[in-house]
Amino acid sequence: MNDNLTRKSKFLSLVLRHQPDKAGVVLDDAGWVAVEELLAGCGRAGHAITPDQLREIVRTSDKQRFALSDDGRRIRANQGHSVDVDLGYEPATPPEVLYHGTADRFLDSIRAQGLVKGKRHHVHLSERLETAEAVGRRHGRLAVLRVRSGDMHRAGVPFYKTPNGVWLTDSVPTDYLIFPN
Ligand code: HQG
Repeated sequence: MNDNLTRKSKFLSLVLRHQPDKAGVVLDDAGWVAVEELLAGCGRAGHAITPDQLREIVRTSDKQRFALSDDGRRIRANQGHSVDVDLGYEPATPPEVLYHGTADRFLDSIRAQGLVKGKRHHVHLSERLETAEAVGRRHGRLAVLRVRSGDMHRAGVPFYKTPNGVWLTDSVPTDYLIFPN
C-alpha cells in the first residue's frame, strides 16, 4: 500500500474503531456504517477517499482490518475498537498455545497483573509467532509471551476469532502465561 493509502487507512481505523465523530458518522451496535455516509464524512473532514480507494484499502490492508458487508454497502473494523460495539463473534476453540508480543518494559507489570485489555475491548493474541513479533515491536524492545490458551479454554474462558485471524479474550491471568527467559 502506498503512503497516501496508508494515511487514509489510518484515518479509517481511527473513525471505525475510536472516534466516528471525526468523520461525523455514527456506528451501529455492531460497528457498521454505510459506505456512502462514511466517504461523505471523510471528505468533509479533509480526508477524501474515493470508492475505488476504499476497495483497495479493504483488499490490501496488511492485517485485513476492515470488512465490507455482503452487499458491499456497509463497512466496519474487524477488531481493535475502543468505542462500545458488539462485533457478534461466536466463541471458538483456540489452539493449545497462542502468542502475545509486547515490549520488555511492560513485563514487570504483566507479571503482576497478567495481560489486561487496556483501552481495547479484548486482549489480542496470535497463532503465528511472526505476527506476535511484529505486534510487539510496535511498542519497543520485543518480548514474546506464550499463552496456555488450551488450558484457559478448558477452564471455561471464552475465546473469539476475528475474520482476520486475531484471537480475542478478556484477560490472561499470570498462571496461564509463559514468560521469556
Ligand atoms: C500491554 C494491532 C502493562 C500489551 C495488532 C500491549 C494487534 C500491559 C499494550 C492489535 C499489560 C497494549 C493489538 C499489563 C497488556 N501491564 N502492559 N498488565 N497487559 N499490556 O496496541 O496487543 O494495527 O492496545 O502487551 O496487530 O499491542 O491496530 O495492543 O503491548 O492485533 O490493526 O499493553 O493492534 O492491530 O497495546 O495490539 P495495544 P496490542 P492494528
